[in-house]
Amino acid sequence: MIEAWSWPTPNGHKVHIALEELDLPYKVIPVNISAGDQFKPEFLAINPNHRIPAIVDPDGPGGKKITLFESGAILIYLAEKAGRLIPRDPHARYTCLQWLMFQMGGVGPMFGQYGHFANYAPEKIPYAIERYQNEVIRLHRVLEKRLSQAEWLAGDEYSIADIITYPWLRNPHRRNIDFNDFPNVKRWFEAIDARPAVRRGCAVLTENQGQGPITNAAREMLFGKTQFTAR
Ligand SMILES: N[C@@H](CCC(=O)N[C@@H](CS)C(=O)NCC(=O)O)C(=O)O
Repeated sequence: MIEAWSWPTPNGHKVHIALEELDLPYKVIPVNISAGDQFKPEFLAINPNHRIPAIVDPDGPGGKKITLFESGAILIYLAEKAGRLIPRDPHARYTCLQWLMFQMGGVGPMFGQYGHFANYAPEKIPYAIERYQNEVIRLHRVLEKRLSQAEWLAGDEYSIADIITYPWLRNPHRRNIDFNDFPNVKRWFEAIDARPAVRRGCAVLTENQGQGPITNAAREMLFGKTQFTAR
């Protein structure tokens, strides 16, 4: 059975949703990133970059065990393993991979930096907040344009490109985004949000979701010296 080493964050939810959509049996191994589980030797052995998510599939290609980190690589692997949610047509397939990379290189990192400077940085730096807010808006505009031309990011088919992007667009008010300004993003988001597998994926590990402000211990784990210790 596939092991999903994960936590209830946008990058973790991508994998939970894909596993649910693809109906692949899996077991979740919680990696509490606020408590420093990502630095434990058993996790570093799977992901030297100490970030969730990661997977271990004892039944990988050729029947041999495979371990993978980086959510984009994981979603491509899972879709190919199940033979679904990645278009077969070569043109649509590359379009799917293009939008998947757009999430990995753009939406995730930029929204993440906005969240950091707006909510977690010890001092409010207007330049940083404004820069990442502008990037968040710009990326919504790019998605809006694409989704005004196609039903899904890859084209006619719902795919891993949609699954990988969706968790980062949840809770738009946290990024000062009003979906009414992006009607096609809204239409697309609501269609994904209503899928039963997406609901199940979003519920995984949520009992561990922190409420209220970040603790000093978690702040140190996520943003302090521990992150930057040579390993
Ligand atoms: N590019 C990576 C990003 C993974 C990532 O940033 N994960 C965050 C949670 S959403 C994490 O594990 N943070 C722990 C830390 O910063 O120590 C991916 O897509 O898998």
